[in-house]
Amino acid sequence: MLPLHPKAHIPCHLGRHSGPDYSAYGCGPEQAVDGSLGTGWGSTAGDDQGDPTGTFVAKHITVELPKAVDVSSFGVDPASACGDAGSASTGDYSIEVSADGNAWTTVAEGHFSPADRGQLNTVTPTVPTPAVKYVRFTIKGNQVEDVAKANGEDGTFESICGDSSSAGGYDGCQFADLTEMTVFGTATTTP
Ligand SMILES: [Ca+2]
Repeated sequence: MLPLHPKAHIPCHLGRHSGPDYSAYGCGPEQAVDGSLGTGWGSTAGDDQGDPTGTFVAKHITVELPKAVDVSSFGVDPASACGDAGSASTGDYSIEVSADGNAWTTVAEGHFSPADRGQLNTVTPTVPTPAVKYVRFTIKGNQVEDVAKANGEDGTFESICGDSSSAGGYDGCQFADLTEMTVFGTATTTP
């Protein structure tokens, strides 16, 4: 169950996503908004085939809220899923919101580290977020560099995953996952 929160958890309905769809393996994009930290969205780090190319290609999901919501915060568990090792967890990310699904405003961005896995981390919007109808979460990078550094190996995603002798040495060279993204807030009231 999700932790208690002073604002209500808003159910999210999955819209479009980029990257491959591993729904057949129980790791589709809808698993990122199913309210469970036991399931996750499994995607790829580079191309849709999961080749360790050394070039990260951002992946996103878009969700529609049941009605306009004054968003107070987001809850994010960046942990890897679908059997992938921790390096595939979401690292760099951004969150955008929209009232109409066309015009988007970036309201949060940053980096999740290994210590953030396995829990809903509170992400507070950096700008007011009234009357939100759509939310887009983008995985801009994963935790390959964090895990490599912990192993005493300095390098960038490009150098670590693009080196033909070590490419694929980390699951994150092939995969990028997100366990959960939750929206908290209250229904917008019209004056
Ligand atoms: Ca989930």
